[in-house]
Amino acid sequence: MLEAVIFDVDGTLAETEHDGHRVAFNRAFAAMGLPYRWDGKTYHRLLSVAGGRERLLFFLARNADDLSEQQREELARELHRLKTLYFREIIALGGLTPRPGVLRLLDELHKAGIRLAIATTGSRDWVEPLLLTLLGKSRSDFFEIILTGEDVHAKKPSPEVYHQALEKLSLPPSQVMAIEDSRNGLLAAHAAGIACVIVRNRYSEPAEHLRAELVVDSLGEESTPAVVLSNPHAVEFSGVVSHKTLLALQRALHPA
Ligand code: XBP
Ligand code: MG
Repeated sequence: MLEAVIFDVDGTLAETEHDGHRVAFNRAFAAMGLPYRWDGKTYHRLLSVAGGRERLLFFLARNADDLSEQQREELARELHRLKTLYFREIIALGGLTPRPGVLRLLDELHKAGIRLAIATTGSRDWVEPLLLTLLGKSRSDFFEIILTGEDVHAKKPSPEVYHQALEKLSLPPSQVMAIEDSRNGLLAAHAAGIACVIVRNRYSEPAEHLRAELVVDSLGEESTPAVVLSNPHAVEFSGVVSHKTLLALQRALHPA
């Protein structure tokens, strides 16, 4: 029985990375007079590190080796503080919009009484304003639980955020499904025993590298059907990832 669906944020609810987070990081570098600028190719590579502050540390360790470890820690903290401010400004501009099918699926699941949660490695300072901007107050209130990077010691691909979600939902993994966009997110959900639907985007790994229960290029809308990229359980698909799709997947994974 499907009781709850846990949504990732970045790359899943909205395409926030290339024109959002990446731009905010570059504004932070410029504000501190640093010569670094992350183009799409560089940022794509750095996205293998979950967590903006961790991503900065990873980059500085390879590009600012004249600094001591403590100086790099302090610089990463300040850069990430600025970056979060800039990302909040980007959110306020209103240019970030929900990916196709997100609002439709949230409404369907809520109407069907499926419990909803958020599990992201992103920072709470922007997650809440982003949800309000993307979804509006009423849909943001659909989420019973919102877990962010501050709630865990280890970020994805650690399963910690999903373990916490299961605990707060008081549900076994077999009654829950995750919607993600990245390999880190897939690994985290699977390590928690949770089946995972991947909604690929420009920064996602190739579908053949993602051993998810279903891989699509979007959640789909009637007007813009999704393309199935991997469907190992041969779940019936009608162009959109719907409550019915998730129920069929759940039945295929956990036959009565
Ligand atoms: C994606 C991430 C985050 C964002 C940047 O999170 O890894 O780090 O890239 O946000 P998810 P912060 O896909 O799990 O939502 O700078 O706040 O970490
Ligand atoms: Mg993501």
